[in-house]
Amino acid sequence: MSGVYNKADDAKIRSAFPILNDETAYLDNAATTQKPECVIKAVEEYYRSLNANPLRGLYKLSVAATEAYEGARKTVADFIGAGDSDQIIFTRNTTESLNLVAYSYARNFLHEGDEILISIMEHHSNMIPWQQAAKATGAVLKYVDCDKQGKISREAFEAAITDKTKIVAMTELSNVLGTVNDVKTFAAIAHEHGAIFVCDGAQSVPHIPVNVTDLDVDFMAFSGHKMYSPMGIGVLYGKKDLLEKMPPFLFGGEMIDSVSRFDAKFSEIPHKFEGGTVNAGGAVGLEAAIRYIQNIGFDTIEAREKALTQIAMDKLKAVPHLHILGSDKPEDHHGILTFTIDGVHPHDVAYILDSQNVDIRAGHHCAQPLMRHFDVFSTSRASLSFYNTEDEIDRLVDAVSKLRGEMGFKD
Ligand code: 7TS
Repeated sequence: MSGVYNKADDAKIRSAFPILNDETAYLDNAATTQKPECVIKAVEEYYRSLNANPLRGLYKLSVAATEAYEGARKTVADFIGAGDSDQIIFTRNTTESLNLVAYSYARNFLHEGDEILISIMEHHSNMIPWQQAAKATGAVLKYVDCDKQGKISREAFEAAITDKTKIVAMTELSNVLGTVNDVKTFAAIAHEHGAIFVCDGAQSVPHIPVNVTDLDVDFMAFSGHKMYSPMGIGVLYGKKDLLEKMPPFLFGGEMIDSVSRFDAKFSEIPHKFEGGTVNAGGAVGLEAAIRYIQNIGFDTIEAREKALTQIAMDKLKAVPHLHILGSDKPEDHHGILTFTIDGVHPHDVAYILDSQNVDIRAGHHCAQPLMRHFDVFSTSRASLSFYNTEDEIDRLVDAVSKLRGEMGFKD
């Protein structure tokens, strides 16, 4: 789809988000997005009129809370093309979802000498759980690298996978490079080798249409807070046969059928993975966020983000001494522009930009091995949402253009 950005739409889109204003350019959307009024209202409404502990009570309010919570599960299932809402497990975030798979699947089904294959562009959340699972089971952790354009080629993937590979874990959209990986192809290759494919959808689910059935991934993890919903609610999608054979991850209330002195019989999926009181308000907020995304439409979201990325990249590329990590093509970046400026530490970039009310991220973006792969220690990152504007990009570009001068460099 070609990108379309119409300045005339800015005010209407932004008016849905109470926190957005003309003073501050919020360009850290890969870290978390802002919340529209309808999401805030839905959470408020849940606590004003529906709140009780779901799944426990037999009285009307608890039944209403349960219906709200389970309704949200169905909305999530439909949104990502899962066959059944039982395949949706509510967690706190992507990190917890990935840990659930690493603890419950990897530690129980991997053996010494098995291989786990991940990519060099993984967020630490899709790296450290596998490092730990490998240590615990004697499995071997292997990496597939991307090239300097941020692309993982089919050849590189086929060279890295073996018949010993039992788990492939990969992000669909890199939080540093913006690259979208060909998850559908890689999942098919993983299956040919008898491996399962765990997809980190933290950055893809908010920005591009994702259908887990079409991608044929075995697991998909994502966070509500990166897609306009409250913090503290996340999702793990899993294939039924896998979820059914996995043991629970957290033991306690809400996840049992019956308990005797020395043993317990666990609930069916998804509840066996949702020990303890759940985040029903968060789930209701996530449902409202999904409705909001569906109302705006991925056509609009993608078109604006694509156009804004093109504008931002064209302008940033013209700034002397500024280098963008990864692909030189805007269409590969999906709103994520990570850069370095010769002679200026990324933390200084972020502090100076903050003094001009331009919010960007600086550091390793929880991807230290990827930083080393690109021979950098730390970088600055602007990450866009469809609610950003060309004016905000101009403020970013203007600020970074002046940086070296302000720091005493002569050219
Ligand atoms: N995976 C990817 C690809 C991510 O970008 C992030 C968070 C996570 C997993 C973890 O998500 P969480 O909700 O469990 O924290 N990424 C970022 C980021 O780029 N800046 O701050 C958080």
